[in-house]
Amino acid sequence: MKTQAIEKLMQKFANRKEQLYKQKEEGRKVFGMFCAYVPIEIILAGNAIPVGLCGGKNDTIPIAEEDLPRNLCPLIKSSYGFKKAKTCPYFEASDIVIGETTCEGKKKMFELMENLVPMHVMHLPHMKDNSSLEIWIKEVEKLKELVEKETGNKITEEKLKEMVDKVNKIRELFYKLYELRRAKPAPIKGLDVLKLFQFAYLLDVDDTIEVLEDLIKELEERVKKGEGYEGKRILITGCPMVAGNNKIVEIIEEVGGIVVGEESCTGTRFFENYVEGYSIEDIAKRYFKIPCACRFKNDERIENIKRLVKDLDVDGVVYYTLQYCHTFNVEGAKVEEALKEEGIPVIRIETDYSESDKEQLKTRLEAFIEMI
Ligand code: BJ8
Repeated sequence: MKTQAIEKLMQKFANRKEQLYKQKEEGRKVFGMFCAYVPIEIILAGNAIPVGLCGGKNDTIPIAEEDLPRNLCPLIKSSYGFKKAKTCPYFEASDIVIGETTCEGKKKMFELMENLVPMHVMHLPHMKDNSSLEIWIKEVEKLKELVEKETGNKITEEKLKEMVDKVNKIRELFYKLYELRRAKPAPIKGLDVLKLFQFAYLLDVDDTIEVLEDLIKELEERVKKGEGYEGKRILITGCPMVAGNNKIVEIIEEVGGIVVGEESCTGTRFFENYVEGYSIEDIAKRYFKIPCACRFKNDERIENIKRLVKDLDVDGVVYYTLQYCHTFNVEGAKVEEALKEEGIPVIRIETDYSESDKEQLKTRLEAFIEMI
């Protein structure tokens, strides 16, 4: 029951490497990035191309562990390993990589990565008060200057407006997709939506819009006809699941669950909140709102999870943490408590990119899904 739009997505992803190198040959600069906090509107307004770089595969971890400690988040090790091994075409295409001061592991890894690739690190303050917002606005202004310098293109008001509208369009389409996922049966599998988010960080923005528009039309038809997937409705929350890392969603959907929502940077944190206005400040304000666990007092995230549980009529929540991700792991205790207070079933899963715990996870998730 794969939609044609998902087939198209896979096709576009298969062609993306070639397309990206062609765009580079035509003179466009490529900006690699690690995080949902990087305001892509600014990169696009300089006629450059933003690409997501986080590593989701186990293969590059051994080479990374030559420099990095073993007890470090697999996402950090995998991405560092991709650069060190020079095996990721998106990394190799990147003229510069934008990092950010989110979690400790990532920002210290950037200090080593600076030896492998030109980098610019944005200072994301961890507090959410006004003085922190002021710092962030300045950081976004600095990014604009950097993009202008790297590309040699002036970011005009007109160009910025065009790109704000374009990226807001993507957000609008993701909101529509979430609206459609409220239907019962669920019109699309969680695994397909996960791929959509993963590739949205990599594809050309116009291609992402095209795929989303097609997908929404197809899903509207499905919802009208009452077609889709039955199963216990699951919300995933926690660390992002970047390209290559589909393990948990695959298991959930194998053992009788259907993922209907993701509170994640491969999920709602990618698209929630529009940029409201066309100034650098307006752009900065939207990104500043992203409720990542690396921020201090992140209660908006808990409220978002509770709201999604209601909106999507979720049967249970899978709290997903990557091993050694202290921010999401510690915040998990607060999320679990808040959900339990409302009688919402929740299971906490901590894993890495290896296959070694697959059977054990399957047993636990199967039992959870049977129980809810
Ligand atoms: S905005 S979630 S993309 S930082 S999983 S590397 S936090 S130890 S990825 Fe993230 Fe930006 Fe936040 Fe989103 Fe560190 Fe945790 Fe690893 Fe993480």
